[in-house]
Amino acid sequence: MGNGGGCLATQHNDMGAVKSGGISGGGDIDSAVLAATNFGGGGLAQKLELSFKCHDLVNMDTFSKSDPFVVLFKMSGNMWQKLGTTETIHDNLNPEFVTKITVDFHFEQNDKYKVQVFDSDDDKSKNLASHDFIGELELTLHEVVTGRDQQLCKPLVNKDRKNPGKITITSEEKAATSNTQIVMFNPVGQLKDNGGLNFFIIYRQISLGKFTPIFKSEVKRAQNGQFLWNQV
Ligand SMILES: [Ca+2]
Ligand SMILES: [Ca+2]
Repeated sequence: MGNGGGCLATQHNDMGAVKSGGISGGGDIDSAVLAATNFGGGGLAQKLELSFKCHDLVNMDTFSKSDPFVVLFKMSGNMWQKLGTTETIHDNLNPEFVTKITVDFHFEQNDKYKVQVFDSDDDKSKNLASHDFIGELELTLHEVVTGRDQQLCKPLVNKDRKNPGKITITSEEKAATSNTQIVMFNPVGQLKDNGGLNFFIIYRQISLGKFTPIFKSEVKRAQNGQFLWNQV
């Protein structure tokens, strides 16, 4: 049974420029806090869980339907490195896989990924060559996280076969597992004494590229060329 093609139009929002946060002491502290609230997450990795579903896959089996599974690869150096495999769903041309694959999304890197969809012909074999290749898609995580509903939906490619099917990849930020985290800092600043007042802000990441300030230190002047704040 078809499902109307499966793919909804995928829109890409412009992520906009990533600003880096830098605040110097003095001035209007509260407006500095406000300005710093929205700084982007350059240099930080975000754990994403990718989930997969396919639509209108080509039927590779004669007496039943295809038995699809998905394999995810990442380009490492110039080799495709296997990151994970979903379960196999038997006799289904529109499978929605339960197995999610966790990846590190580096905001500032444009890492190449690839998914390949196979029709399992032997559930015990881990050797991909013993299964029928249905199709593949190369992508970057940016395409997924900037898509509407953090989804990418595209046709699979197979040079030997027209219209092998489509795949939808959905990303979800991996939920923090801990309830409460207690972190202690003894902050000492090795900053150049600019004669001004200095403070620092601790941020917690709330979603991709978004940070929320959770603590603002007291404002200090340097003493003997060193800044020493109270324990946090
Ligand atoms: Ca089958
Ligand atoms: Ca099969």
